[in-house]
Order: sequence, then structure tokens, then C-alpha cells
Amino acid sequence: EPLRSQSPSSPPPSDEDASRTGREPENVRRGFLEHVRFSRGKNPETATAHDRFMALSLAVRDRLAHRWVKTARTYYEQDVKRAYYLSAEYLLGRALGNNLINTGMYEAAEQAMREVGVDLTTLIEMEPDAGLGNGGLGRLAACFLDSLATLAYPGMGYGIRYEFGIFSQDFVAGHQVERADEWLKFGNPWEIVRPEKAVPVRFFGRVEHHRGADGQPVARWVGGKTVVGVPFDTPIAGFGNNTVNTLRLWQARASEEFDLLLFNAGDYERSVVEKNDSEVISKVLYPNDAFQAGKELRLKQEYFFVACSIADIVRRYLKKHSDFRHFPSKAAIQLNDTHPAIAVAELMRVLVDDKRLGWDEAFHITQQTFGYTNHTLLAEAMEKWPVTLFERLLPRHLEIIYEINHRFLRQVQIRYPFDQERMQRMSLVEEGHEKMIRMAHLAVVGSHSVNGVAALHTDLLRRDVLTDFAGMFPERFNNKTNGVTPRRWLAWCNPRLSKLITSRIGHGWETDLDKLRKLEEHAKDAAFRKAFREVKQQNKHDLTRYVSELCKVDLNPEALFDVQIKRLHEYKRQLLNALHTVVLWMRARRDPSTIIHPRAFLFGAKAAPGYQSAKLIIRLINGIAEVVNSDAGTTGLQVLFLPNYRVSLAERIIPAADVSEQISTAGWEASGTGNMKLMLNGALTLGTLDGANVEIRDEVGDENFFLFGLTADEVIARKRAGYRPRDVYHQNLELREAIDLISSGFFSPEDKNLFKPLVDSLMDEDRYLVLADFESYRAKQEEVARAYLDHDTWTHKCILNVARAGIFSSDRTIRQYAEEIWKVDPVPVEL
Ligand code: B1H
Repeated sequence: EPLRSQSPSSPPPSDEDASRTGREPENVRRGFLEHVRFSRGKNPETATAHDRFMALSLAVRDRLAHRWVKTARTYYEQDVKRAYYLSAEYLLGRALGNNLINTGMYEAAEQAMREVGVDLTTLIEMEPDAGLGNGGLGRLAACFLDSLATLAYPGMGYGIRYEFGIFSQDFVAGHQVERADEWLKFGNPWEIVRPEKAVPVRFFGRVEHHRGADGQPVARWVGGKTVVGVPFDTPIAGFGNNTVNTLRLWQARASEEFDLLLFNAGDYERSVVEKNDSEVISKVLYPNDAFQAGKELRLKQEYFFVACSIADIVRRYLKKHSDFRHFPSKAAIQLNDTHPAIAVAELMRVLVDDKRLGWDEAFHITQQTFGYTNHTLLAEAMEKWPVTLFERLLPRHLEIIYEINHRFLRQVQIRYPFDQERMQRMSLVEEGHEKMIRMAHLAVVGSHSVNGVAALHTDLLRRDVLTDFAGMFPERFNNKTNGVTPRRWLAWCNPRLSKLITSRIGHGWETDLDKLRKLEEHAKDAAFRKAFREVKQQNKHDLTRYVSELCKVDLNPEALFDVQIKRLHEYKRQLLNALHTVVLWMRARRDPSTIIHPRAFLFGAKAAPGYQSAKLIIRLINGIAEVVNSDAGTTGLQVLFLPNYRVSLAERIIPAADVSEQISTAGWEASGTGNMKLMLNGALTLGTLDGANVEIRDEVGDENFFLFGLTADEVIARKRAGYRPRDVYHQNLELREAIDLISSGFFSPEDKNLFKPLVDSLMDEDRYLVLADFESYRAKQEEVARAYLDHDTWTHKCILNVARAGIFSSDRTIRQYAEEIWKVDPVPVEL
């Protein structure tokens, strides 16, 4: 029975009831005070900072609730086609400040808090980051959710509600130490649990084959054990509109039925133990970026959230439809890398086994529904699962994959007769010592669209990693260059620059970032350049203050802030940056006048806990920092590794950056998105022709970009020609001295041989051509330092970088996905 909102004696609570939905300061204040009392059970006098954070967040959520419901109803009533984003990661960061910005309530909240004697920024700082992702891939998913809502697209995210997100990082004697990220410990004010929408998910068991009443073969997956997925919904508010979309994250719960079965059988202990087994599925995010560890639990996580999401999508479809032939006109599902690629087999299972569709019809529907985004060319990141594991965990899916493969390889054979090698290369099953399922091949074969994340990356995908597929299905391949949301990465994180921009070109850039072009005109105005420079300087002072508390290091705010912030990976070459700092320092020790301008080298990065060489690079940089910072007074050089790099720390660093280090070995960084955030905040890029750097340079022009290093083609050629890093070492005196200093144990007095593995791998193999690119990098760094001396010309370049960052808005990216892949239209929400 639906709830009656009318009763004879009391007036109905209406949507317009301002005490709950009003966005004026007095409404926000009342909402806040009510939550202090009734949600936190405190008096204003006894409420802690955390109570206040919870109360304000709940008051903000109240102000989204009405639009959230209205958005869902609008989509339902208009029966619109929806875009579903399936991702194992969402690196959301904090929500309060962003929701205040997107709803236009920031000033009201500030005033309301001031009136009750609370500082809004202190309160915002209470919120833990939602760190349900590793790096770029997870943050991209978060930016996409923001753009979907802002552009009023009917989009929804699906993922896992990890109890522990990305670990938090400490340094102990310069070494990385990981701590569990207990982000839910004090409660999460944004999510709403919906146990009534829980979904059962089967694992293990066996497949029975019968003939149906119609004589057709029927497969039934039976037995095994069941885990339940419980959805938690988080509202995603668009900027300046009424759209509030949903991010639905699944938590694993033990199935009661199953427990009861064991319990009745008298095995209480086993039932409790198995409850644990089920619930570990959503326990923790795997902390690897662009590396596949191949753990059984990870495959369970992937199937778990995929099965829940597909069931949820199908259930929603069946509320208004019964004929599955129209399914692709109501649902587009995007696979964020191969982590959810099992969805191809799962939708086939639902359509063929549960809904009894014919294979060909089901496969056509499946292909029309899915799109696949590839995020990396690294061989070690390619997901492959042992057939034996699949057979045990997901026996029916293995059969389905074999059937897809059989039919697909027949197509290959007809198209390319007598080409056995090609069939082997393209097969979904890798033959060998241990047979493996290639998830990327499953994703490509099961989708109508395959995209890379930057122009160069898509080219390389076509040319190298997926050549055979691009040859056979050229129309499937397309590029969608990544983007970042200008709400979080400018409006929110850099209020000073935002205000300055708005003072010149007005509002509107927040949702139409191409409007920043108008700044090109203002770049000619000396007063504007001066104001721009002052903003950067103030941001650097802010960061300096923050860092002095956090790291007990006093940065020189007059120094050039040179930042490299991203995951720690050998291909990203933090080691190249580190080697250069050693060379500079050795020079400065001999002759301080060689340092053209004071400089602070700032690093932020987490290393995967099992990635030994990455951890050693962190230890090295911390060792270098200790030495270099001890005589910063004479050299003007500072090196600092900021601990626990995460979204909320990026929001502080990026507005204060002068130089953006984007120095990966050409061909390895699929896109990068930090490069875009730094450009948007007026940092100049020092970079290789890799990932989206190529497009950034195309936009800003060569004179506003510091380019160095081998190109992707040159990297390949250099390796083919027999690259010998030791020769480079012998030919470059300064480089040799720096490497020798590291080898000598100078930066690791407690263990003179600590860096031996690092140096050995550099001299013997140097897979990522650090030494090959060193001199080119060093020379370009010298040019950077000289360019910085001319403050005014430098600032002019910074402004042009901001002015030309428009195309790197994730709004542009999402519009392209929506128009070219998903075929979904905006659906504005009216109140
Ligand atoms: C990217 C990953 C990734 N590419 C496997 N691949 C993971 C792969 O947990 N895992 O198993 C996690 C992450 N992440 C990044 O995606 C690219 O390296 C960046 O260049 C790119 O900008 C980003 C977004 O497209």
C-alpha cells in the first residue's frame, strides 16, 4: 500500500516545505540544527566537529532528496534510454564541498555556519575521502558521474562499496607504510541503503543440460553458494540544474537462506564462518594500478558487482517492457576497462538461460548494449583468468565464453582462411602451460564500440595491442580523449582563480569550458597578468602553510613549484625526475650560481604494496629530500615527497603548481588526467609526447609547452637497435656521478646497498629508457628555469594554458560518449 501523504487532521508535507528543501541561509541553518538534535542526538553545545560535519551533510542531502526522487521519476515516466557505467573503481574524494558548489549553496552554507559560530572549511576538512579507486581510472569514473548529471543525462554508476578503499600512506624512515583506510568508521552521511533491492549472486555449483518443452537445449546453473548484494545509493548532483543521478554500490552480505540451511543441519559454526567468506567480497579495494594480480577474490568481486548490476538493469527494464529485442534502445552499458567484462557472459546467461532467447538474438542484443573502454597497453595489466578458476567459480560463464569463442573463431576463419596463427592470436582462450581467458578479447567481441582514452593511445591500440581486431572490425574502434570536471578541478579547488576568471569573462565557463578562450584577450592585459600571478602566489602560500604542518618542511613560496603527482610506476618515471634533482644538487654544491631560480620539487604518489621497485623509488626520493633540504639555504633546492597523496591533497597541490611533470616513456601512459587538471590551473607542462600530452600541446602550442624525449616510435626503434643504458651512463659525466652517489649509499646511510636493485635494473635493462631521455629532460629543465625568470612572459603562457584547456572538460568527453556510443539524450528534470 502506498503511503498516504494526506491525512484529514494535518496538512501534507509538500515538496516546497522550505524547512527541508529551502536553500537560503536560514533554512540551511535550521536544517543543520535539526540534524544536530535529531540525527546526532546532541545539543549544539555538545556537538563535536564530526557531529557538525554529519549534520550539515545530512542537511545538504535533504536538499538533494526532492530532486533525486524527481530525477528518478522523470526517467521512469519518460521511459528514456539510460547510460550505465560499470566500474570497479570510483575515486570520489570528498562530497560536501562539491555538493555545495554544484547546488549553488556554498555561500548560504558559509553564512549559516558563521551564524552558529562554525567555520565551514574546518567542517569540510572533517570528511574522509571516498577513495574507492587507485588513480586515473577511478577518478575518471568520478568525473564522468559529475558530467553526466551536469549535462542532464540519464546516467547511473554501478560499482562496489568497498569497506576499505585505497590504503592510507605513511612514511617511516623514508619507507612507505600502508594503513587500512577505514573511511566508513564514523558513518557515511551521503549513502542510503536499499535492502529491498538486494540481489542474490551464485558462485561455484554446476551446470545441468536438458531439453525444454520446445525441444531446444536448456542449461541450468545450480548448486554452489549464494551471496547477496545489497545496494547503497549515493546522490550525484549536477551543477546548476535539478538533476540528481545515482551511484549504486553493492555490498556483499551472506545469504540468509543459505545460512539457515546449514544452521538447520546443525552446523552453526560452519554457517558463521561461511558468512565471513561471503562478506569479504566487498571488503577491500585491490591496490594495484595498471597491474593484474590474478587473485580469486578479485574475480569474485568483479562477477559479484556485475551480476548485481545486470540483474538491477534487467529488473528496471522489465518494469515497462517484456520484449528483450528492444533492450539496447533502453540501456547502454559502458565497461570501464575489462574489470566488468564478465558482464558480456552474464547478460548472455540471463537472456539465454533465464529468459530463453535464442543465441543469435541474445548475442545481437548483448553486442548492441555494451561498449568497452581500454585504459592501458601495459601487458602486465591485461586481465587473464585461468580456465580452471573460471570452471570452478563460474562454470556456466565458461561454457558461454567457449560458445562465443567458437562462433567468433568461425567468423575469423571465414574471413581469413588458412590463418591458424591469427586464430590463435584472436582467440578468447590463450593456449599454453595454463589455459587462460583473455578478458579484453571477450570485451571487444561482446561490444559494438571499443575506445581508447587519448588519440595516441587509440592509435597504438589499433596498431599494436588490438591490431587483429581493428583489422576485422574497424568500425568498432574509436577514440574518446579523457577529460576532467571543471567543477571540482577549478570552481571548487581554486576559488581565487575562479573568481578572477569570472571577474573577466563572467560565469558560464563552469558548464561550457570552451568559454575560457575569452581569457586569451585578457592575457594581453598587464593588470590581468599581475592578478593571475598574485593568485598563483597566494595559492603557493596556502600550500606552504599546509605542508609546514604536515611535513615540518618550510617550502620557499618564491621557489618554482615543480610537481609530479600520480601513482608510483616505473613507466611514469619518477626516477627520471629524482635523478635530475641529484644532478642539480651536485652542481649546486660545487657552484650555487648554477641554480637559475630556487625550486621546490614536490612529489605525491602511492606505490602498490607489493611493487618493490616502486617502493624503493619512494625511499630514494625521501633520502634525496633529506639531503637536499638540509642545505636548501645555499642551493635554493628543495625536494619533498608529500605523504598520502589522494583527491583532497591533489585539490591543494594543483592550484599551487608552476610546472606539471608528465614525463612517462612515450607510448605507455594511455592518457593521464592530472596533466589536464594542472593545465587548467595554470601550470606549464614539462612532458613527453605521450597520452593526452600530445593533444595538450596541440591546443596550447609548442611555445607554451616544454617538450622533451623520444617519441613512441623512437622508443620502439631505440629498443630494436639494441639499447644499452650502460653506454649512456659512461657518456654522461653528471649522470654518472649522480648514479654513483646513489650506488654509494649516500642516500641510505642505514643500508649502503639499499638501492642496488634499482641501479642494477637501470644500468642493465632500463625498460623505460630513463637514461636515454635524461639529457633531453635535463636540458629542457634548464630552459624551464630560465623561462621562469621572466615572470611576465611565464604568466602569459600560464594564462594561455588555462584559456585553451576547454576541450579537456569531461563534459566534452561525456557528450561524445553519449552521442557517438550510447545514443542517449539529455533529459532535463523539471520541479
Ligand atoms: C589506467 C588502469 C588500471 N589504466 C588495472 N589502467 C587496475 C588497470 O586494479 N586494477 O587491476 C587499476 C587501474 N588505470 C589509467 O587510466 C591510465 O594509466 C591513465 O593513463 C589514464 O588517464 C586513466 C584513465 O583513462
